[in-house]
Amino acid sequence: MSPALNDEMVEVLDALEVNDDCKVLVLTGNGDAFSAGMDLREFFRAQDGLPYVKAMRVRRSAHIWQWAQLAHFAKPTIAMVNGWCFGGAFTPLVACDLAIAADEATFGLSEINWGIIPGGAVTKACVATMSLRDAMYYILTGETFDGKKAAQMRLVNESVPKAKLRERTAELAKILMDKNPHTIRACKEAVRGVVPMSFEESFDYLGARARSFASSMTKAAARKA
Ligand code: V55
Repeated sequence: MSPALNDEMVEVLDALEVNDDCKVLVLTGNGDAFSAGMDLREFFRAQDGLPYVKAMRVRRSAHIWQWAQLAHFAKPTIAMVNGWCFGGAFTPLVACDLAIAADEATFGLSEINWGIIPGGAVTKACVATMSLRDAMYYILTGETFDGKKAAQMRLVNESVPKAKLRERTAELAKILMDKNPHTIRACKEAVRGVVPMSFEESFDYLGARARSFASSMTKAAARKA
């Protein structure tokens, strides 16, 4: 993911979010990779010696689409991991609501071998989905793992043979398309919302959300009538 790709993804996701023809977003890779992560030359080396503010600028579009836009996307999102998935690729992977991998996909946190920490939100993405033991193991060793192992660790929902990947993803997308889009949006926001909360805070937050959602649905129905 180069700075140019990151800028383009911000635009593409913006356009799809307001396009009524888009009901579910599937994020996948072209060719034999899901994503190799952040472009080492264009993203990292080109920033060596850059002033802090300039380096932040280069990073901004990456962080916007790979986390904020995807995690809060107005429609359900599925990461379809078709192949190689390394380092920085873990952020958009975890930002998607659901993830399906090919059994044959190869995952890895190779940062340790480059002398860097999995930065951006990569370490956070691992800890948010994998157990602390698994996250620590793969971050410290840089060992790779396949789609089956990713599913077993719950980094992805499931893993299927590569030949079945599109079919299974389309089947899942269809299930999501058949739900009420407003309800599905409210549900995904609620799930993300309660993650950092206590039960007490959740009662309060979900109660307020449920009331405001019910009232906006009543208004929408009234406008239709
Ligand atoms: C990484 C590091 C970053 C970043 C995204 O995986 C990914 C490493 C140091 O910044 O913004």
